[in-house]
Amino acid sequence: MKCKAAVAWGPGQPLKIEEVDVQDPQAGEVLVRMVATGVCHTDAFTLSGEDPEGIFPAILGHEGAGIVEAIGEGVTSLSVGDHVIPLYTAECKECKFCLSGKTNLCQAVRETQGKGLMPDGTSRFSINGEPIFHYMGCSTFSEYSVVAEVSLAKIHVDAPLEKVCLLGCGITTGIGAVLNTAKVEEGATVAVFGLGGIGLSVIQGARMAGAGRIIAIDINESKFEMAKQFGATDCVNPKKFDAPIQQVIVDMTDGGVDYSFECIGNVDLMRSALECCHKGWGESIIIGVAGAGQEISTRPFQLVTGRVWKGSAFGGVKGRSQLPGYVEDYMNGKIEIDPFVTHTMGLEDINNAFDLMHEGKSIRTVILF
Ligand code: NAD
Ligand code: DAO
Ligand code: ZN
Ligand code: ZN
Repeated sequence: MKCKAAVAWGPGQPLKIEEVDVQDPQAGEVLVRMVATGVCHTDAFTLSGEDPEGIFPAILGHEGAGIVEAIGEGVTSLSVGDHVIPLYTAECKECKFCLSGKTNLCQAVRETQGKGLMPDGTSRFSINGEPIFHYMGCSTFSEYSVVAEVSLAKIHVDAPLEKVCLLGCGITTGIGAVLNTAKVEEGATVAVFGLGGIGLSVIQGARMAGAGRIIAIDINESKFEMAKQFGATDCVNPKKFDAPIQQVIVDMTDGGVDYSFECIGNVDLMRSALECCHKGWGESIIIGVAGAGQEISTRPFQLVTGRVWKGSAFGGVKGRSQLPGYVEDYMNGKIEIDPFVTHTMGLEDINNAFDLMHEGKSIRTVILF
């Protein structure tokens, strides 16, 4: 079949709306009609050329929701008409990682996904016979996408897809990092670096966990109002202080925070986030994705004296078993999504969504197909 998709032809180039050929789903694959997709900072990161796994030409997008249009041979867990969220972190329930009970990083399709290909090593997208690569196993910037069965969460049929698409990445990542990775407890003091979709979701998760104090940090003060709405008790702009931000936070909190979260992808702030943690027990969670080749550093004594450095991917959430519960938590009012949707537009305007993100004017733009 043919459909419209936003194609990333090369790093730093605007996306171009093209008519692409989409091949039928093969064994273990599913054709999804996309209804909505968010635009995440990670899409911009890959488009910038900074992503070591970035491959071009590709169809980006990984924060989508849609409806099953067709299934390939052997697909048993999904049927035509099911409502689904594509997962950039698959869940096969069979690999060593899935069976470990210790991680959500299923490896079933990891190798080919990282190469922009389906599990059989080929692409389902092409233009004039030339293959176009998949992205993160999702490629949601397309009217239709072919996704591995193990990379699809079946969700409640009544969930509004134009909202719950954001559970495909940003909101789940932030809430999950608090509840699964850090396991923030009631009364804890939390610092959140970066107030985009991820950081605001961390704040939402911290409030759900009953954190006592939530310190929101950003250089763009227009983000502070929403941070407060989600539960931030203090908002700090590092540019307003001469002292390093970690010192400012330590001074504000009688020795440091119990938990900090880096939601920017800046290695200097990853250090600040670790060093603003309380001696003896403070834990810092890295969520932000840093540019190719960048490295983090701190004095080892920071760790010797009890601070802990961790990372979190997709909030530690197992997509097929746990994401449907997140969707239901939205439907029953436990998770907020609506305020994150600051803009909506059609696929033809998708480059505006990237501009709004770079200008710091949007939290999430949702593309409606
Ligand atoms: P975003 O661009 O919407 O938000 C980033 C925020 O950081 C902005 O509000 C910006 O003003 C702020 N910021 C930038 N520089 C700053 C500085 N020097 N000091 C303080 N604040 C600063 O991005 P997002 O969509 O929220 O994504 C955030 C990060 O999380 C990205 O690196 C993204 O790739 C990553 N991410 C990781 C995962 C994961 O599973 N680990 C999932 C999704 C996104
Ligand atoms: O299993 O080796 C692996 C990696 C799985 C992908 C995890 C990606 C998490 C961070 C990328 C940002 C997501 C939008
Ligand atoms: Zn994302
Ligand atoms: Zn697995």
